[in-house]
Amino acid sequence: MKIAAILLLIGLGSTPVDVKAAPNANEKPSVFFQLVENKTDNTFQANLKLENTSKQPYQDWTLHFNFVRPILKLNGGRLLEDENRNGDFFSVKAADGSSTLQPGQHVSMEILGKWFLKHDTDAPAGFFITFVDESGQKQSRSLSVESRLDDGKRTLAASESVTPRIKNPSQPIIPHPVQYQTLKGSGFTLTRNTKVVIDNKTKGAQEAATFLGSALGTSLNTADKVSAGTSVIRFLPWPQSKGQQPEQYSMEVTRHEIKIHAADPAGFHYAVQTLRQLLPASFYANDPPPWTDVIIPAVRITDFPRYAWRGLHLDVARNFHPVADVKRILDLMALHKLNRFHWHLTDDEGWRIAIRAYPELTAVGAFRGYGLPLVPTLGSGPERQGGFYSQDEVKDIVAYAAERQITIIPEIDMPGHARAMLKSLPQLVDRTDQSIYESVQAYKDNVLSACLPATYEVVDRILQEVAALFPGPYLHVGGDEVPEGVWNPERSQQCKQTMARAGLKDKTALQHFFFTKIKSSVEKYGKKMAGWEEIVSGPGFPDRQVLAFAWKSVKEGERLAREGYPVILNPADHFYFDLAYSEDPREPGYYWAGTIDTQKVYTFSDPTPHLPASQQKNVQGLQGNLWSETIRTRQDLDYRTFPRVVALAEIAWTPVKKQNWQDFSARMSKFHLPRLDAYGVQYRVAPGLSKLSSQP
Ligand code: TNX
Repeated sequence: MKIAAILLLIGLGSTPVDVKAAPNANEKPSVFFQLVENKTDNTFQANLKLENTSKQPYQDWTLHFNFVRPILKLNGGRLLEDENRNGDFFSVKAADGSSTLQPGQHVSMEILGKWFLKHDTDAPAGFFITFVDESGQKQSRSLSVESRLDDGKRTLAASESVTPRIKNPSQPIIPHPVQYQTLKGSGFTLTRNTKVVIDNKTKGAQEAATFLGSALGTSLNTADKVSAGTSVIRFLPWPQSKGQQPEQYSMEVTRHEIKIHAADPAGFHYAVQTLRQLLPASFYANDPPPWTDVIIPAVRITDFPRYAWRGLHLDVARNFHPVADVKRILDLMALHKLNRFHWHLTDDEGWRIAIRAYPELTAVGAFRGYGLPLVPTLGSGPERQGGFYSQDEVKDIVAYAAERQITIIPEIDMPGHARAMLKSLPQLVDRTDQSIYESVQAYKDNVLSACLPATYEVVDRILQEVAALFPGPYLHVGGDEVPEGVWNPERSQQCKQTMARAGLKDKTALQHFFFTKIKSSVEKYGKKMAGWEEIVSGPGFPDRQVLAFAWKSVKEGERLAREGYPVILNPADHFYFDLAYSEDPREPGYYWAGTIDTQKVYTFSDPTPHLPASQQKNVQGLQGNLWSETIRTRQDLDYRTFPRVVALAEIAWTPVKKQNWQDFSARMSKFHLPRLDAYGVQYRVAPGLSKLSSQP
């Protein structure tokens, strides 16, 4: 009955139909998308209504949109299978060939699609029409859109409980330090006259002190000596007698003195980050901060990380994130003692780093738009949009990260996920290749040829420039999701020859051939190769030097570690922060590997402690990944990242014995969410709940 009512409402099947109401003043034509039903056979049915709510006729119209679902059948419209049909980009014309949509007219269509639509962010996006205007010009116009994936009565999944059961958390710091001891006494009063004394045998203390000053919004005066009773922060070398750990620090806060010891710059930096968290909430809550009663409690802290690699990944290819947003993420990473930023710079939908040898990569590959080599994708709309980082901006970001003890791992994704590169450098397309394949994201033309010498020449030049920009030891070269069917020797003369010459029997062998060559380029420029797990997971790639990012499952990460590969654990079902927090349909994001709330991140069962000691060191650390298909704005970014990343930071830093979800959630609500508020972080609050920190 419900379906019938909807069909009646939108007049399915008649194309186009005159409506009685006069066109309203709305300048834009509009689209209404409505899910009818998710079916038990993993297909869905939906209705799409295009209405000319403007005052202008649309001659020879075509409707375009992005939809991350395959369309199996379209009734009431004709799906164009032209050169633009690729990935998530669809174009539709009137079924009956009628070409003009007059003001007040509408067209209704019925979509039969694969899979199902559960979350609001599953709806198609980026609707626009192209048409010929009265003067005969081809034009495009974006549409106002309303989508409804529910009947208004859907049941909502239980929201994450954010009410901690523990009232008084153990201490205020996140991640929880190795040792935290409250001392007797009144604590240290921080004022603008507090002096800083830096022992000249320290390394990185000066930088940490400068960072502290700027974090406090003041410049602290350094002095060589101070008289007794002066309020002073001392940066001191690590005592030889105590065992050394990388990134270690200790801190003792007493009435007149804060004593910080560390052996390396990271240790001093993390002491300062901890110190920031010891400030009273009132300090954060006001801008400028009040400089009265800034009392730091008397404590003794000893601290060092559990893992050397505490990573966060950001995909800037699907949707571009400007320099300011990247820096903000780096700031927030440092606050949580995260130290590896995996920068996913290239993908099918965009190339974001300027390469001097090939300016086309950004001139063409950094922008999408209707009529451009890169079609609108992921809701980006008809206008040219996108962006990239110049090499000066990259250098600036690298330096900014270094000041925060963060190493950047640049990723140039290949041979798959390379559509933007191939559209920018069409000379890299193997013209003899008729292989038929489709990538996970439904691209039919996104894989570099492993059989063309030009591929290796170009990649080598690119890696040379990338290596020169990033001081870190690793270059990440992707390797994920190379679709079956590529490089078919029966369909590519070039591949047939290459395979015969090199004695390669199949695609796996060819992929290893590819990465063996890429690895020699990486090493030529003084770097080590890193890649997604597929690089080493196939049989026969013997190289135990490659750093593998295990994303499909934690089991695979564990297996690789047992086999002697250095690995980063970033399993999708725990650490993919682009996935939705819960099954609540209002919750944005993908959910192909399930949904992930903060508790799920925190309670990740890490296999590392169960490995033999000799293999434990192969697990270099943990990482959260932010894929940005559904992340367009800074607000989206904050919501997806926080508070989940805070949980990740704690489990990557804090000894397993000290990890406790109840205590963590109490610290979050009492101390840390107010801090995040003060930093302007728009963290996620579950739908239907009000903001915890604003509650009494
Ligand atoms: C899988 S993880 C991908 C990405 C997508 C992501 C979306 C990996 C190496 N590949 O291309 O953006 O899922 O969740």
